[in-house]
Amino acid sequence: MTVEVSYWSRVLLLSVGLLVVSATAQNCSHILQGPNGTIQSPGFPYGYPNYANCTWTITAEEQNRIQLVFQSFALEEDFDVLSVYDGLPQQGNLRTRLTGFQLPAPIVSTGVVLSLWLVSDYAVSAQGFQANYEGRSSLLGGIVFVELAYPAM
Ligand SMILES: [Ca+2]
Repeated sequence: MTVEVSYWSRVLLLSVGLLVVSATAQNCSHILQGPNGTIQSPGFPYGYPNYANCTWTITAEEQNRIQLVFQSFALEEDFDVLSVYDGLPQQGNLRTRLTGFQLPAPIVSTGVVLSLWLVSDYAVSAQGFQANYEGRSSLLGGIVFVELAYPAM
């Protein structure tokens, strides 16, 4: 009987552990679709956690580009970095690396996918960032906004 109890408590502990790990990972991996929305670093504006490792993958409607406009930006300079990818978050798609306290200029993707990757180190936080994204018609060179018929989810 003792062996049985010990076995099940190990299974339980392992399951709980896996749940915690997957919940943490899910909380910081965001897949975003639709015409527009807002992105915030975790804990914004009260500070992001140390060891943050968060991605946001934004997919626009077909034939649209994504315009990202920052409202607020504060990351510990050089140690906490927001990487922006023109496409999926892969090395070859890296567009720019943002850090520090200057509000970045708006970014427009060349295709239908724009991704962000936030990494923080082991100490010192800051306010974090907030940005709005919007789908824009690539056919019109990104000058005219596309109003989509259905409301944002
Ligand atoms: Ca830091």
